[in-house]
Amino acid sequence: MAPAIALIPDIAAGAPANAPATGRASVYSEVQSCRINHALPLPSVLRCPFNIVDGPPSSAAGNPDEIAKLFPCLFGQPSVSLVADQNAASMDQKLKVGVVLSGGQAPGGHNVISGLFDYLQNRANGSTFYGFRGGPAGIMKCKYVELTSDYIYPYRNQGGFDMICSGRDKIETPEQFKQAEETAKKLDLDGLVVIGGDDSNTNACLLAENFRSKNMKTRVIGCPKTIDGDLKCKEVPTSFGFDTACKIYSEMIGNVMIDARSTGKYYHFVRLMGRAASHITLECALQTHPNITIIGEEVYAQKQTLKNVTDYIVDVICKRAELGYNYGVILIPEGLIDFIPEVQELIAELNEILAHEVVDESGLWKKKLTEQSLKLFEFLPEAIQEQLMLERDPHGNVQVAKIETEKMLIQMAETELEKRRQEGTYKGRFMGQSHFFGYEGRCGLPTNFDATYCYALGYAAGALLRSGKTGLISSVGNLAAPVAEWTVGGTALTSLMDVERRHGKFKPVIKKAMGELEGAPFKKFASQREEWALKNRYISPGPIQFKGAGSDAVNHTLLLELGAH
Ligand code: FBP
Repeated sequence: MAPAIALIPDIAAGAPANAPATGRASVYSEVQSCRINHALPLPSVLRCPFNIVDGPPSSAAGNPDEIAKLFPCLFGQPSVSLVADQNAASMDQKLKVGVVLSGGQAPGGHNVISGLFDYLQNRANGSTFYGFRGGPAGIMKCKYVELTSDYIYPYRNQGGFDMICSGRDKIETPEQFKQAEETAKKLDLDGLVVIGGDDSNTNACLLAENFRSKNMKTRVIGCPKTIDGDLKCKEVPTSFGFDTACKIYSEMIGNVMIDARSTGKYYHFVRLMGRAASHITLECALQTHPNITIIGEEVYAQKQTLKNVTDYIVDVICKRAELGYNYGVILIPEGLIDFIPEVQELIAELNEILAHEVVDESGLWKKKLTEQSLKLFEFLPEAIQEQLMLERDPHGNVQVAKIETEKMLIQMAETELEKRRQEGTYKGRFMGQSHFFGYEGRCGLPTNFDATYCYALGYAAGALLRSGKTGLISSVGNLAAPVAEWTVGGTALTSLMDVERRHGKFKPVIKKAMGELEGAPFKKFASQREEWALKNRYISPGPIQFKGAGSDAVNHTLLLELGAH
């Protein structure tokens, strides 16, 4: 059957601000076309009249006194829940609402926007909906497009952020806040929904505080997005995109496992995205059962050095060689390098140097490094040295996606294996193949779970805005239950905040939810990893399904954390 054609409005870079969509013909596969019309269930509380019920006053995840000073208008406000009430007063108010996609792509972002749009259509008919183009810069430069039913339609249940595109700019300086204020006033915005990760939701909270302090009517609501899975708390059990990305990576890992077993000659070193926490790596391990999995949080807790990590890998390779297996699959989290205390110390010193010194070829800046960090820096392969010096992102983070840890570990394993061969303790063959599975997982068609979860998050964001709430993150819970029973509310963003040192200064940040070694997902992995190391227990999950077997399966991490596995 011929692929279906859909009309995608052209919002490519370079199009003038607020230009009407030009209508670029884009070819959709049969599966994509079929997904557009996939109907999504809503939690029952969003299908009927509801009241918003306030919880107790909130605090902060850390340093509450500092957070109270930084957010004098919002600190302490309660989180809220939606409670069905057939007698709840209906509010027929029309709204002007803007939405922005911020940070890295995550499958499901388009569904947050369609959920929000449908809420406005169904419950605040006559509202106007603007999409800011290219991330927070679109707010500052007032670059937007009016989102209509026709505009949104082809993006329903589709991956990517290409409906309005995203960006990593931060609204930070007084001038930038002023620009955001001007945009909010110009468009007469009642509300702004920021779809983003920890940094973007921190930004959302700063905007909410700023608008409130100026007595502006514009409210700000966040939505939890990141494939990394590190934006979560009791009320926000997971960030969207994690489920889909992990399933895409697990399919690819399953494929290289079968390749390894078929040829018997390669060790596949697979680095997986996840800037800080190792949630993605852990989830993929639970889905596929690799021979070796490095978990950053464990490396950190055990204060392991690069040499310890290499030795662990090489020990397993040697034992497998004795059993006749000269192949295997090794999962490495993207953030590993940042978890090794000696490297962490080096990165912290480099961050300070990059923030305050001129880093040129004279190498004089190296004198600012401590003796131990200088020794480590000079021991690292040149490519890794260069990658560690790359410019930080606008939020002050090392760009770990550009550090090829998998290649570094292959080199280090080769050297150690050669040493053991000389000593007579290793007689196998070793050939490493490096892979980085990152961008491949960020724009896939969202799984049934992500599609439905995102739609509910967007719908809930609309409900929170219409109820006059600001500085909350849309929260959908009870996710192990059928969708009808999912709970809906908003969590005070300040309650997720702590302070951190960035670009050499203390800044408010949403505390990242790192992997917990006492948590159920890690414990399950730890109880099985020895068996996976020596006996090949590979699982190849295959591609994401939208119907039939496995199509509604939710990832192991979420189910284990909810105690439902
Ligand atoms: P967010 O935290 O913005 O969701 O982005 C996550 C991520 O995909 C990380 O896993 C990765 O390290 C980073 O983005 C890559 O950034 P970029 O898209 O700028 O290359």
